[in-house]
Amino acid sequence: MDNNRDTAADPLPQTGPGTEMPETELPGTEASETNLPETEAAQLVPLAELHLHIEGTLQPELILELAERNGITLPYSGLEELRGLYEFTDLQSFLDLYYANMAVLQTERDFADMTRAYLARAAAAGVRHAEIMMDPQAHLSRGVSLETCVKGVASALATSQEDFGMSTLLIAAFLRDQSEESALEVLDGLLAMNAPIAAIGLDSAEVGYPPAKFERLFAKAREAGLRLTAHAGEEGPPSYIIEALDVLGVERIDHGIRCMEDPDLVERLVEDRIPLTVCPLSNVRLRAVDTLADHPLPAMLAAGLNVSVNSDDPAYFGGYVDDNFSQLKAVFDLSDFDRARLAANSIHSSFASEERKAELLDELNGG
Ligand code: ES4
Ligand code: ZN
Repeated sequence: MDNNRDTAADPLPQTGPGTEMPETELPGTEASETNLPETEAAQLVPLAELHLHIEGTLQPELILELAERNGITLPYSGLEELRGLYEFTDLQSFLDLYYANMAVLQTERDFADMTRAYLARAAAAGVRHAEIMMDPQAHLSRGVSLETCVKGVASALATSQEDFGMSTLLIAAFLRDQSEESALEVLDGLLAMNAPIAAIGLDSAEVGYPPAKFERLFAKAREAGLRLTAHAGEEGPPSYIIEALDVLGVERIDHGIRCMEDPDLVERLVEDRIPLTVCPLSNVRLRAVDTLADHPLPAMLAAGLNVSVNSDDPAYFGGYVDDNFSQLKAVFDLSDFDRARLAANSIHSSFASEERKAELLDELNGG
C-alpha cells in the first residue's frame, strides 16, 4: 500500500509548484506530426489532471450495473430517469445526486472498477499523470470502511502505469460541511493504516464553510509530510482563497475562479505562481458562470495566472479533460500556445516527483 507515496515523492511542501518558473517552450507534437485530425491531435497534448473526484467519474451505466451487482434498489427506474436528474442549479443540487449515487459503491472491487474506468478514459484523453481525490467521509457515513474505499481505489492506481501508461497519486479530500473533529479522526485513520495518500484536499459545499475551520487538520497533514490543496473561490468569495493560502497554507487552489473579483489577490497569485485547477465545464453545469463563453479562463491566462484545465466530476458535468479542451476551443479558439501552456502548467503544478515532471515536460516538448 505504499505505491503512491513512491510516485508522489517531493515530500517537502516548501518546494511546491508555486516556486517554479513557467514553461515557455512549445510542444513538438502538433497535428502535423500525427495522423489524427487537428482537433483530436490537439486533445492529445500530454498533460496532468489535478482536479478530479473519483466518485464523480461514476457513469450512469456503471451506477446501474453496481446497483444490480450489490442488490441495491435505487430511487429511480432506470438509465433514462437517472440521466434526467443531471440538471443542476448550483453546487448543492449536484452534491445531492453525487452523494446519493455513491450508495452503489459497497466493495473494494466496486471502487477499483470505478477507478479503472476513469483511468482508461483519461488515458484516451491524453492524461499522463492524474491526482485523484476521494471523499472517505462520504463512504464512512454510509457504513463503508476506510479500508474498503481506500484499498479499492489504491489497488487500481497501483498498476496505472502498466495498465494505462499513467502515473497517479491519491488525495484524501475532506468535506467542509462536516466538522473538523470528523476530519481529524479520518486523517488519523488514514495515517494509522499507512494509506497511500500524497495530499489532502477540502471539498463539498463551500459557502458558509470558510477554510479557517480546518486549520488544525491542515497543520496535522503538513506535519505528516502530506501536500496540501483546497477548493476555494468556486462559489465562495475571494476571501476564502486568501484564507486557504494564509490559514491552511495550501500550495494549490482548486477552482479559484472568483479570484478575478479581487485584483490584489490576482497579483499575489501571479507573483507566487499559485496553481489554480480550473474546471470549465463544471463551472457551466453548476452555474458559477452563465455559459462557457462567459468563463474567465482566457482572462486568467491573460493575467498570467498559473491555471490548468481539469474535469472535476466528468460523469456529471458533460465531459472529460479532452471534452473540456474541445469545447473551450470551439468557444474561444484557444491557440496551440494556450493549450501547450495549460498542459505545461498542469505538469509544473502537480505533486509528482521532479523526475516525473521532467519526463512529462519532455514528452510535452516532443521528446
Ligand atoms: C465537487 Cl464541483 C465540486 N465542488 C466541491 N466539492 C465537490 N465534490 C465533488 N465535486
Ligand atoms: Zn472539485
